[in-house]
Amino acid sequence: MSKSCCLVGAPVQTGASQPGCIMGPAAFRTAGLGATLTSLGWSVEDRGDVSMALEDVSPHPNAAIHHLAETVGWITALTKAAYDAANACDVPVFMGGDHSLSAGTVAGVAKRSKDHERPLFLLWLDAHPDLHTLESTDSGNLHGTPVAYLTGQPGFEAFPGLEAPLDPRNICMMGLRSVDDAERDRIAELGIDVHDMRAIDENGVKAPLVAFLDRVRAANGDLHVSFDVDFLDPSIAPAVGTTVPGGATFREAHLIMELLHDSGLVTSLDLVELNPFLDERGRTARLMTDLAASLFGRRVLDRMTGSY
Ligand code: HAR
Ligand code: MN
Ligand code: MN
Ligand code: MN
Repeated sequence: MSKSCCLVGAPVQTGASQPGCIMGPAAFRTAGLGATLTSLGWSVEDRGDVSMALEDVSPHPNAAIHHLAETVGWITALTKAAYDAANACDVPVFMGGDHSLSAGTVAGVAKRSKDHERPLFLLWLDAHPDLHTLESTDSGNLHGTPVAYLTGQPGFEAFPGLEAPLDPRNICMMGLRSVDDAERDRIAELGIDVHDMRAIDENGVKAPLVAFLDRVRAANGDLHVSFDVDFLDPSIAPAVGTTVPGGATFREAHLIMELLHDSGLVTSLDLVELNPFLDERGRTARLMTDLAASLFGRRVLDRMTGSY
């Protein structure tokens, strides 16, 4: 893996049902994410927090939707910030903030991949597929929508136009255990490579992840990893507004991070949904920072060959 990374704060909370994610970037800094990556030999630039300008957006017919103008403002600002960060360093790390921010960060890095004529792949580690359209969301929480937007599904006219929509076949989702009906239909229709918790219980994380990484490598692709705190089991990661029982263990998540590091394929990372207001003495912020450290090369023992 290459050697410079930059930190970009995305204090977005308007996509979630409850406040608190606004403090996420500050918690990652407090947990020492920058210093941790520096100690692993990376040159780290903290580019500060992105700020949002409200967009003039008319109300959507789906009355459940809230904070549409703020979300469009964030996506607009983050698309640009992510594109700039991806041009400024080898691996930008976006510190959230709720998952609506990924509509911007992934759009921005996708634009850069397009400039370089490389396909962008997306690894989505989450309890949820976040595949609602503005029509199909019942909760109106826009953090449930970024993947539908990024793959160019209809109904996102209120959002910024996408320069480089993602090919749904380049997406791998792991950890799903809370999927709404409209999302289930969309997964099947789009042919997304999905490994729900049952599949992980039956097959483990290594085989499906290595198969996906092989596809990224064969295509000479870029790889964005979007890591939602609720991928993890709430017993180890309580600081999230949407806890779902039965999540990934520390060992499963840690192995994923190590395999990602060994692959050398990761070109950008989101750390999302951390709600420090719900944390217990910073343990979730620390855990996410430790897992990120493993992705950036912290290792237990040297191995003759990477296991990937
Ligand atoms: N699918 C549900 C909804 O749309 C829950 C979405 C929750 N999303 C996140 N991000 N926490 O993964 O309301
Ligand atoms: Mn999510
Ligand atoms: Mn989630
Ligand atoms: Mn697969």
